[in-house]
Amino acid sequence: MNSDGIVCMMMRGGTSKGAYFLAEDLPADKAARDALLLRIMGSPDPRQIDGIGGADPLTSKVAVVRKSERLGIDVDYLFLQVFVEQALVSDSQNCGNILAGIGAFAIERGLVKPAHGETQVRIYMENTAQTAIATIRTENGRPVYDGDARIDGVPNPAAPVFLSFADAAGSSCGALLPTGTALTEIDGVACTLIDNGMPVVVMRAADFGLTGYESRAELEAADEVKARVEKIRLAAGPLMNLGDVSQKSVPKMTLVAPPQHGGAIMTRSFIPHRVHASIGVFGALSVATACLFPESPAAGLAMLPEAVRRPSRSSIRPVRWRYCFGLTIRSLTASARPHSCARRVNCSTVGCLRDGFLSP
Ligand code: NQM
Repeated sequence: MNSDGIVCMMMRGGTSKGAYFLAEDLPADKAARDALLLRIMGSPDPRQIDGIGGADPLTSKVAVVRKSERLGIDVDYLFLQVFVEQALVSDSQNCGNILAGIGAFAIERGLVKPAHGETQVRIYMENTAQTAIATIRTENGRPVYDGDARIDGVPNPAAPVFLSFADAAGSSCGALLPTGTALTEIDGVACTLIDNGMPVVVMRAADFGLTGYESRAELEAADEVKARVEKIRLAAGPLMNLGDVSQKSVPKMTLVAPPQHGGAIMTRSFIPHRVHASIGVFGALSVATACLFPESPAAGLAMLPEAVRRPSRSSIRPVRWRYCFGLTIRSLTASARPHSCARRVNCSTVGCLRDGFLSP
């Protein structure tokens, strides 16, 4: 830190927003780093009034980026969730939305040399020891932020960012289906415990007496539902090889319902205590994958394109899941714009994964 403070970029990635730092600008000691980040974001405080966090888990996020020494990798990215109301900084989850800003940040901060027209940035995601490739538009040595990619949950269009993942399955749980099946009953509720980039418990909204179309505010006010969801989450943690999850932001708890206004499925996710305003990138990959297992509670609700082949049990073994399903799922994530808004759309060869639903 110099007398002017620490340099960071505020960027929107997808439907989230966060502070992006160079690793070298933060203390190497983890406790000192976390204490500083809590101070910078203004936690713990429901308003984060004394910091730059937006008083919402979706805007209280941090990316720590360094030039990579790994073969074939440009940058290493560590995601940190800074809790709003607790003095807690967690690296227990990855974040695909914030990932969308990493390519632009790496170029802006001189870690990656931009190509003409389009630049690919190979990113090692430290939280899950996996890689992603971000393809972003570049012109005149700078990322292009303006564009016409649109996503639900963000008002204005912006340049797209394409994210592709080769090895998302089992990112934190060690297996795509950590219980070995797509149907696990917990507390009388049919669940799919799945990790295709994000540990998620997928359940039918109807099993909680809900339509699945409730607003974020309605769900956050539903105390009985929240208590039941949390009970299931705490039981699911050890089953998903995540141990005691009482202080962790995973697994995410996603309620699904038939799609409204197009798309393949409707989602509402507890992440894990507040409700997501839309859906995360990896959260969407995991829910989309759950829809493909006939025994999953999501399968009967999803409107899948005819062409989607459902995976057989043996085909889920290999880690390179995108080939297993005969699909290449790729995310198109509108770029993060410093101090402003950009947007995100997630696309796959079978259709678009859009915030809150998957559209064929
Ligand atoms: O699933 C929030 C977000 C996320 C996660 C959360 C995310 C992802 O920023 O890839 O991006 O689930 O805590 O939307």
